[in-house]
Amino acid sequence: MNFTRGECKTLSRMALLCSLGTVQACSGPAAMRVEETSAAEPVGVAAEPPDGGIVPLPLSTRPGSGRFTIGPDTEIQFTGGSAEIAWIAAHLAEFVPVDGATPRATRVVPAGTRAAGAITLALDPALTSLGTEGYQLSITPDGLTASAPGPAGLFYAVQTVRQMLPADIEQRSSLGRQALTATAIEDRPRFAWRGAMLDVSRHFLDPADVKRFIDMMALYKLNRLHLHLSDDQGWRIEIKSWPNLTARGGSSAVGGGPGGFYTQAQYADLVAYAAQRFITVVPEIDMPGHTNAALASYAELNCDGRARPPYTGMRVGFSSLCTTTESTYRFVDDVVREISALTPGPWFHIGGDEVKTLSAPSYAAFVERAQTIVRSHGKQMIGWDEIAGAALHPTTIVQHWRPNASARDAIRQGSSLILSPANKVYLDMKYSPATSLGQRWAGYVTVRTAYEWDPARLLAGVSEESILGIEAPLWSETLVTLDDYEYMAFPRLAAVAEAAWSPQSERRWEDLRARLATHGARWSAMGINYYRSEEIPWR
Ligand code: TNX
Repeated sequence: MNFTRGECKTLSRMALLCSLGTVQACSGPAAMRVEETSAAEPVGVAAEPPDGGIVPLPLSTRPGSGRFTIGPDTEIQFTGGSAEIAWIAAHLAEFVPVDGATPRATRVVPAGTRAAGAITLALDPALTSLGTEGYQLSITPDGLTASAPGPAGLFYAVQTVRQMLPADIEQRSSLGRQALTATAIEDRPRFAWRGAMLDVSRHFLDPADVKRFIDMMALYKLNRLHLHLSDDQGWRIEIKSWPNLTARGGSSAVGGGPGGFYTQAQYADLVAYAAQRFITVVPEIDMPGHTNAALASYAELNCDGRARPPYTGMRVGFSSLCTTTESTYRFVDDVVREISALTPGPWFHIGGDEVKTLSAPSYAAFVERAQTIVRSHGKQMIGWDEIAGAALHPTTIVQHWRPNASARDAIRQGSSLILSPANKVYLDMKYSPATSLGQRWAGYVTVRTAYEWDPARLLAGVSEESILGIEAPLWSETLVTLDDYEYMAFPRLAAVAEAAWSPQSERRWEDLRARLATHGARWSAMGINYYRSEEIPWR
C-alpha cells in the first residue's frame, strides 16, 4: 500500500500513540486506524476517545455507533441566516481537513435540502435548557449536527469539533479525510464568567499578540478578556481629552523598555475581534493607586501639583491620584467616558488595589465617587477585593484575589464575586522553583493547583449563587514577549478554563492530565510556547 503525505502523518501519529501503549489509542471503538484510501474512505480516525481529548470536559458525552467522515467535499449548512452564524460556519470550514490534491473549497451554504454527510449548524431557540452558551452535538455516520439556542453555543460546538480533529489541523495541514467517532454531546458551562486577564501595562503587547491570545482563549471556551490597561509603569490606551497619558505615560515599561499603547481604533478593533469569538473585553484603568504613569503625564493629578518621574521598577502601592481635587474626578470622568464609548460590554474595572498612601475613609470616598461615575456612563463597576471596604451598589462586582481576604463585606453588600485567588490561578506565579519567569509571592502554582479546587468552597460564606465565575490574571512584570506570556499561560489556562466550565462532580485531575496530554501537539502546531510540565504525560 502506498501512502500520501497526509496518510503518513496519520500513520506516524498512530505509531506514536500506540508505541506509548495507551489503551485508548490502540483499542476500543475510538482506536486510531489507518485505512486503505478510496474516494469515500477516511485516511484516519480523527477522534481522540470521545471525552478523552476535549478540554473543558463537556457536561455529558454518549458514544454512538459508527463514524462520520469529514473531508474536502463535506458541505457545511447553517440555519438562521445571520452574518454571525455564517461567520461561525466559515470558521468551522477552516478546520475541515483537505488533502494535497484538493484545494480548500468547503461549501458553506444556508440550510436547504440536507445533503447526506453534511455538517449542519442549527440555531434552535427551543433548547432553552442549554442556557445562552450551551450546545448539543450529534455525530452519526450520516452527518454532524450542532444545535444551540444561541450563536455562542454554535461557536463552542465548533471548538469541540476542532479538538476532535488531529492537532495538525491547526496548521491547516493536508490530512485527507478523517473519521470522527459517533458521539452525542450535551454541553453548557457551570459559570458565566470564564476569564483571563492580560497585564499590558508592565510590558506592552501589540494588537496582533493580543489577537493570538484571544484565539487561544476561544479554543478553551473562555468568554471574558480583562485588559489591565494602566499601571505605574505604563498607560496603554489613547484618551483623546488627555493626550499626555499616552504621549508620556505610554512610553515606559518595567525595566525601561519602549512601552506602547493602543489607539482608540486599535482598541475598538480588538474589542470587535474578541466579540466575534464570543469574548467580552473588560477594560481596567487602575485607580486611585497604581497610577504613576498618569501622575507622570499630568502634574494636576498630584496633590503637590508636581508631575512624577516615569517608573520602571516593580514595587507596588506607592502611588495615588490626589483624591481631594476636582481635576482628578474630571480626569476619571473623561477616561471612563471615552473608554466606555468604545466598549460594548457592560463592565468597567476601576482596579482599586494596593493603595498604601491613603486613609481607609479617603480610599472609600474615592471608590464611591468612581462608582457613581462608572454608573453614569452606563457601566457596571468591577474592582479588586479591596473595594469591598467602600459602600458598594449591589450591581458592583468584587474580584477576589488576595488568598487571605475575607469576602464578608462584598457578600453583605449583595455583590457578586469573580474568583482570582492568587495562590491558585495567578498565571504569573512560577510553576516551580526552576521556573525562570514569574513571581512567587503567592507560592508556586502547578497545573494541578490551578485545577484542583472548588470555587463554591473557596471562601467562607460564599456559595455558588454569589460566584460569577473564575478569572486567571497574567501579570507581566517579568514577561516581555508573547512567548513569555504563553509559557506562563499554557497549560494552566486550559486547566482554569475547565474549572470554570465543567461540573465539579465530573472533574478529576487524573482525567484532565490525560486529556491535556493531547493538547501539547496542538499547541506546537499553533506555534504556542507552552511549558512542558512534568505533571502531564505528553503524547
Ligand atoms: C498583585 S493582583 C497585584 C499586581 C501585581 C501582582 C503580581 C493585584 C490586584 N495587584 O499589581 O502585578 O500582584 O503578582
